[in-house]
Amino acid sequence: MRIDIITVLPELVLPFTQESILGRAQKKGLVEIHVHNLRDYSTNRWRRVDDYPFGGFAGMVMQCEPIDRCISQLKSERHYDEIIFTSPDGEQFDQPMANELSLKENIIILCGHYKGIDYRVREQLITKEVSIGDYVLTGGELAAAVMTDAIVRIIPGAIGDEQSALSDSFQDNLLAAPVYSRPKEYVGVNGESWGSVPEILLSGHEAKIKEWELAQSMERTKRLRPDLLKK
Ligand code: 6GU
Repeated sequence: MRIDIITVLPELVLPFTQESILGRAQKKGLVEIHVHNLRDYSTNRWRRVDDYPFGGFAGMVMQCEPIDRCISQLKSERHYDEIIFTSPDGEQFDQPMANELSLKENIIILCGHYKGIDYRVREQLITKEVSIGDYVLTGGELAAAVMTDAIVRIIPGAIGDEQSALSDSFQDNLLAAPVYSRPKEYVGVNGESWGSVPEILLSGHEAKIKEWELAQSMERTKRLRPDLLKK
């Protein structure tokens, strides 16, 4: 899979794609993530990519030309399955959308700035508008990073233990069960007991442990996210 991210802040996005799971997935050849500086596609002498809006509105608007030039260049090199624009008025990003996008061959994510992009770009080039939640960010860079992370980590092989991506919270509309590690008993720095690991997890009884895990998932989902059970 290949993900092309177009942004005016590549220095914000690029480091994120080079660390941890995303960095390792790229080194393993599971995904290529390319971050493009939109200013490189400006024909303006000062590398400008925005201008005043017609109509006397406040703020600045990202212009058609640099975006057109960048996306046309990419499209001339390969077919893209989806050209995504990050925007609070887009479709809400969720696990099913991440799963779907992780099956694509090539996608572009154009980082938007709310109110700030010539509407013709959205009409002419964009195939999907995506929001990561009901709040306003200053730009689409964090949204692109969130989406890229969620998409890449479920590519088979991206996570060491393949099982773990499937047992994630939300993958089956259930929250994950609690997990514990050593020591079995922990005494806090202030001398109080933090309790012990549930006995069942130390039993080695695989079937009983699975049963416990599911019961915990159900209980936590019912209590914390009852809305998920209705899905
Ligand atoms: Cl995709 N962009 C911006 N600017 N704000 C957002 C968003 C995206 N998703 C939620 N808020």
